[in-house]
Amino acid sequence: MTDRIGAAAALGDLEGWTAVEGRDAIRKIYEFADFNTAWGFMARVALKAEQMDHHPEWFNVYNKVDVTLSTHDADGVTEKDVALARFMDQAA
Ligand code: H2B
Repeated sequence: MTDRIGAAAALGDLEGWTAVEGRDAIRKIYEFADFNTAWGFMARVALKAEQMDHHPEWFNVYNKVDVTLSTHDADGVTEKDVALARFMDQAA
């Protein structure tokens, strides 16, 4: 199993991500030009998430995608979340 590193350690390496209050997770709200662009981002991330077997919690309204990352099996933030966050930042 992947070891928990915690939100604080993860955030040192990432831009625009914040700690979630009340649980060990990180969050970022992406804003795109329109729904089409937001959905394209989600499609790219979905394929990567399947490949990694590591899935985001996310909520989409029109051009915004509100993402929370945490490793459920570890009950907190791990390097898998950092890796997926990095991929998301590049895909955005
Ligand atoms: N996604 C996330 N974010 N955390 C997990 O612990 C996790 C996952 N576990 N996707 C995977 C699937 C696990 O349930 C399967 C059985 O490998």
